[in-house]
Amino acid sequence: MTKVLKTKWHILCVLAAALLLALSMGGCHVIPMSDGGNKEGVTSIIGVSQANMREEWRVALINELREETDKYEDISIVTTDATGSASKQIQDIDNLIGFGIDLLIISPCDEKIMGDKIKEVHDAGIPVIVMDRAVEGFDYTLYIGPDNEVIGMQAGTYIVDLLGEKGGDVIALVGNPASVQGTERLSGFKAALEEAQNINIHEVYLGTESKDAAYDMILAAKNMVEKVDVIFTYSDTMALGVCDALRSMGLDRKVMTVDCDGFKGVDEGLDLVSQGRLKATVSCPIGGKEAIDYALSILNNESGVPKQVILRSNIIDSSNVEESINRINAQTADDGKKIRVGYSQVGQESNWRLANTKSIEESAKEFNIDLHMEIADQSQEKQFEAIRSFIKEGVDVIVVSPVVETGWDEVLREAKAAGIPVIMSDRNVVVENREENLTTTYLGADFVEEGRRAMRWIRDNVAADGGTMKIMEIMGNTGASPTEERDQGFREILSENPGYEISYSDYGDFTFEGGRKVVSEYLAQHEWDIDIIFSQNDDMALGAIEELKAHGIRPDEDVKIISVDATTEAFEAMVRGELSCAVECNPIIGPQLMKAVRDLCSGKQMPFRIITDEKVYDQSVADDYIRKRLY
Ligand code: GYE
Repeated sequence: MTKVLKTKWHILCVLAAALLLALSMGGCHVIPMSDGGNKEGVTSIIGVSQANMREEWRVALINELREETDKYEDISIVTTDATGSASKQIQDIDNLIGFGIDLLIISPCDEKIMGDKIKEVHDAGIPVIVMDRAVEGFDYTLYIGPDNEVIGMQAGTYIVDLLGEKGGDVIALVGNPASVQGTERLSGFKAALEEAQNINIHEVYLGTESKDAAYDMILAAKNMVEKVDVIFTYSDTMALGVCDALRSMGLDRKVMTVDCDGFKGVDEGLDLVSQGRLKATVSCPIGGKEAIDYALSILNNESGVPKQVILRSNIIDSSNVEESINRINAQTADDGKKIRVGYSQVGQESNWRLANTKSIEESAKEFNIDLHMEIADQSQEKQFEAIRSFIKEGVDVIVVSPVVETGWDEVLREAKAAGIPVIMSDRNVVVENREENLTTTYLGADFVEEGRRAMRWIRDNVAADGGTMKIMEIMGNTGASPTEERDQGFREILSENPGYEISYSDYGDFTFEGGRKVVSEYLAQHEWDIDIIFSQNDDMALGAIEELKAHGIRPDEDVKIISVDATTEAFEAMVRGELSCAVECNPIIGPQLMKAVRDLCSGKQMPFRIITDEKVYDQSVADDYIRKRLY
């Protein structure tokens, strides 16, 4: 085929594909084909693959995405509706790519099937933002969604408090058992009611999530309904059917209804609470605004894009519904004014920490933030003192990297009483009562996943073919969230692989000397019989390596060494052939943190968690990456 003919044929194919795409997407916002697929001035096209347009909140997501992109002249959006079919969603994605999109936003039909397709698109270099339903693995650019277990738990906790000592009877409407979201919300709901001996749950299966099915079911179950105190359902759609049925039976004053979603439309959660028809709703933020915010950052190659953003959900009832509606409708704008931040930093215990501090200090300047940082030398008492000094100083925001997980409730209550929001950075805390909302958001790594990655690398690269492999675990400081959670993740995968066991475990406090000491003390009491060392950070691994070499034990030869952080020093040790593998824990969270601070001060709703992006490196790639390392 001659070049000219081929070119014409090629144009015809593109136009035909685009036309097919336009025709196959009922009600979508398609760029006029007369301009050859490009709006005047459009520099980026965002493709959206929605699982279906049957569920209200999915329609709400598309609307929110359109509202946001309409604010930008140079961005266009093209949407598709997979009508609940994974095979159609795959075809939609291929059409969108053929259309020339620059970024894909997808809410998957089927997490497993679509996970493979998402990986294919992501590996082809097209950024992918996954929304609502998380796929297996991390082969995507960013995940944004709610924590549906927490949403169900919040609803359950509210009902327990509502019924109090007297307790009572609760109907739980179950919509579509195949719905991941519904299953997770019901699971959280039941977990919250588990301890409440005085509450009886009556599960009623609808089999679908429609308003009419809920309406008909409640009417049909009148004999049961008039004996219960509360009806729980996990979507606004079903809640409306319940409220209508109760009203038609004259039971809407006797029986309370609690639901999830809390959308802002007419006869949706917030409106039903405002009308007094719904006792409470647990808001499930849609995330469209966040998705476009991050899409722009990704398209502009900005730093600080996290791996996961877990959206915050709130209990909304008559006491706060007006405030919630006002906050949703308020146009949040960052006025750019200087913000004062008090930062209580763990210490200077490791290279990771030094890089973390540097990133935070540099980003503060970049984001016009007046940073007052106090280093605590791994002392919780010093952190308490620092936080109280920030409260006295009257800073706008307090940020804490907590040396340990527990013991923070009192000082956090003092900050809350002073009206100063607290962000947890790098490490998280465990508080007595989550509903007190003592912290606004957690920004850092998924330490449990880091632990899993370390053991998966061992499983895949250190064969257990000569009996059980003995593992020495060198842990960070006692009670720190990375210590507890890396251990948890590591042991989770270990339990699936009988050829390995942790035969010795001790604390090294995340320091070089601490790691050296663990090996030294082991050798003082044992002949060396360890096959693998799992060190929870690089500094301890490097200290261990020094002690091994002092005793004539060859790192990576006589014993494989796997570490977490992946600092430049770890890459150097891998290039030297001493460290076997480094699981990344990214300390460069300054940009994300300062963006979160500015968002918080401009009135935006803060996510529950913002999880950083991380990979695994070993000697096979160390030399390729060492010059690109940022810390
Ligand atoms: O792994 C270690 C630092 O909190 C994730 O603390 C951080 C850990 C990191 O001392 O090097």
